[in-house]
Amino acid sequence: MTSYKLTYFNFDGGRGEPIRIALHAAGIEFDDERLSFEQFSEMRQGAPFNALPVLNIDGADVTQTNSLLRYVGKMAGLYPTDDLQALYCDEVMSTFEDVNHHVGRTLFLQGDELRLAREQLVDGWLTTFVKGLDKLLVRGGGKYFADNQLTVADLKAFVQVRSLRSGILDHVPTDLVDRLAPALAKHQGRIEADARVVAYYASRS
Ligand SMILES: N[C@@H](CCC(=O)N[C@@H](CS)C(=O)NCC(=O)O)C(=O)O
Repeated sequence: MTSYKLTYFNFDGGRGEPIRIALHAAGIEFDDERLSFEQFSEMRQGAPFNALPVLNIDGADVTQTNSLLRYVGKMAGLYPTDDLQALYCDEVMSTFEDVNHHVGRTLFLQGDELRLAREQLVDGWLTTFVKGLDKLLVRGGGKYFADNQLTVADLKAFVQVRSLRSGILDHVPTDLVDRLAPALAKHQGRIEADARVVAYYASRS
């Protein structure tokens, strides 16, 4: 039997969380290794590309969130078989990686520097991204981003929109998504209520 170990940070979000949900939805048992930031800094140099998530498959480390999501998504029936729908799914996941990139650049700032950078982000890239993602959702029919059903793009969107609306990011208004991207805000609740997502969180409690 293939062995899987997913290494990521010890919180229910970020790049690792949609992979955990998809692995659970696929019925794949995996070692859910959760590191503190301190533990990560000790092992950082040993991690491929000095970053997480890392999925170890039968002893081999594999990286890159969206590639991992496609791989697990195929096993979970959460990745479109139709090429155009797969393209829609990929487009959304790549767009969220752009969001990660821009937000990531502000993560270690403090005080006024943080406030200024976040305000610029909110008025600039975040506004562009959430409005654009809202349009992609509407293009997909309004309920899901691709394939008229749950895909790994929805899981990634759910985790990231939940974070944007949670207040965890200082100086990012919690109603930003609701104001600029109402379809995207509703989408978060829809995916959160999906039986596969509910089952994953039930398995955690
Ligand atoms: N391109 C990579 C980016 C991975 C990445 O930057 N991960 C962040 C956490 S979400 C990280 O490990 N940062 C630690 C660091 O850069 O030191 C992917 O898609 O997985």
